[in-house]
Amino acid sequence: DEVVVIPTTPIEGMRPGTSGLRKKVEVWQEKHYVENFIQSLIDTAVDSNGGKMLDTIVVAGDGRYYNDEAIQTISNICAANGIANIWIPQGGIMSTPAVSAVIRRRTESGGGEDGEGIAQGGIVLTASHNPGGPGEDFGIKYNEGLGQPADEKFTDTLYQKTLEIASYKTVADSPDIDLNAPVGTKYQLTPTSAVTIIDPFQNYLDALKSCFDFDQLRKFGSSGFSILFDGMHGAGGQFAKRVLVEELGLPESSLMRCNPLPDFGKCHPDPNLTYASELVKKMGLKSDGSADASTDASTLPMLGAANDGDGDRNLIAGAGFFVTPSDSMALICDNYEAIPQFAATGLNGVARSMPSSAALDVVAEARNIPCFVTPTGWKFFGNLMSSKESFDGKDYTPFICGEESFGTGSDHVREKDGLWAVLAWMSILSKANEGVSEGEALVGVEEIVTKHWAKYGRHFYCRYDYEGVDSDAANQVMDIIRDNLVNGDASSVESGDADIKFVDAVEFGYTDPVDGSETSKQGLILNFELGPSGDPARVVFRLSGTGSAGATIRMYLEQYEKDTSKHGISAPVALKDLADEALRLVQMEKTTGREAPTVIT
Ligand code: VG1
Ligand code: CO
Repeated sequence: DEVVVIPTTPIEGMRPGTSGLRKKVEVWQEKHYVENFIQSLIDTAVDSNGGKMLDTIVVAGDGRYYNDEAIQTISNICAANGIANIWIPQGGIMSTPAVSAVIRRRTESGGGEDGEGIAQGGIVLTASHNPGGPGEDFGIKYNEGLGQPADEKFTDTLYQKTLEIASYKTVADSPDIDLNAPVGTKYQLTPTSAVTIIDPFQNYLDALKSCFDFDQLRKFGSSGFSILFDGMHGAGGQFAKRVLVEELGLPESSLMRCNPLPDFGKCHPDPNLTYASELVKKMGLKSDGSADASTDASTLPMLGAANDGDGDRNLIAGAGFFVTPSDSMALICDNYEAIPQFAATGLNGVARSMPSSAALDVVAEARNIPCFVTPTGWKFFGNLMSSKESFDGKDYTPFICGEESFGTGSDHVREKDGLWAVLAWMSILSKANEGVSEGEALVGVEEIVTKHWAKYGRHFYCRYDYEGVDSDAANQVMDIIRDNLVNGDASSVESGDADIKFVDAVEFGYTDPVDGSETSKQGLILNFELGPSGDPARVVFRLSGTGSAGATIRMYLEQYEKDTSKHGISAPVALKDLADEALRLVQMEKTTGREAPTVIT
């Protein structure tokens, strides 16, 4: 149990992206890789804690390959640095929102269950929606004291430290931690630092119970409601089992792939139309999100849902009906009275990431709720939710926020929360069916969404991803847009389609209203006008910040349609001409050699 100082040298390339550092497993397995990163992380956390060592920290992962080994290594480094309490969930696995809940709940209650410490942060071992297993991805991210993802200042400092590191501390001959030991088991790693095995579920369950009426959901669960939940073998599965089956009494058959596996059963744990194909099929859908006419909708579950590897993303579908994440957020906002968390105080703020559609804005405006637009990534929402201390004096909580990338959440934690979105939809369905008497057909997802479109108009939305593109080519595409469309003369841009007129292009930058920090180059926005009516349409280009090799170009397409008679078309079909025109303007095929995207969702 002796603390030892091991000399090391800096390793290049440890700059965290949109959400933590993600690399191939084999990179993490290189000598000193985890150690260098964690020592730099702890040093950064100490800096941001006013120079004081942290007292308590949570270490948990999404269960992917290398999870358990990394937990042991990280615990040793935390202990050697003098962090007194290291909390590890039984089994080593927690979803990202559950980690956030542990940090927040224990903060709120002023200490841990055993009266010790306050969790000042969490180290989360996940590469989220990226595949896992040998040859695939592993990742580490840090959550700060309110449960929110580390901000850019933190990750910049961390990166600097990885370039200067000369040694790290660890514990020699530390005891092996049995991750399956009973809750409360302690492992003394040094005379002043111990690992405690904690219950993965309780704090998170409490957080969800503070948002929803579990009694009412249980009742609805036994009166005609049915769900199919796909855990994609990630961390969310066991939480879904605990909540949906054990708490709400739904049958085990409501769950698929809810056992966590180190390689996610070889699936790509990203809950979208392409990668959640099994669930998509079982919900009577085709891969473009339209209904598969060959399935009998009356036999399908009322609600279909999936989570990603770390349980923070969600896919929502009804019987033969796909809900885009942007629409899902707008609908949750418009139906907030159905959710007890908001019913009493109302909803005081909403926010979306810039590439998400304006469906939310339209509802927020109609309902007079302040609406913020932030760069991609959850860290930007955290500040807004905590604004009462440092912003314009207003409290924007209760708060809903989300992203087009299947992320939805509220201020009950400081991360997106896949299961929260599922319970939000279950609550909406429950409320919509309050007056329905026995034997009558239940109001389903499709009816709720199509009524919403009739009222507010539909924002056709979809995203093309070009994965594994050569990095230089990807940067070149972005430069072509900057040179020709942002800085060039808009009136000289020749249109390739008489019905689609290019208007202008801008590069999105953001000044955080809370701390004044500036973030630039957050996406290139191309604005268009369509047809004789001049209806607005928009295409956004961004490079992904979560990949581990090459580059991913994301193209986000959005087109507003007020005319109800046109609402039935599938989004990729409705947006095809806009996509073709945008791809032509940015010279996608010529520059990247790609004829088609990897994913359309
Ligand atoms: C992607 C999504 C973004 C999300 C991020 C982390 O980032 O676009 O909306 O916040 O993943 O989600 P990027 O930079 O690849 O576009 V998760 O569930 O992977 O932590
Ligand atoms: Co995730």
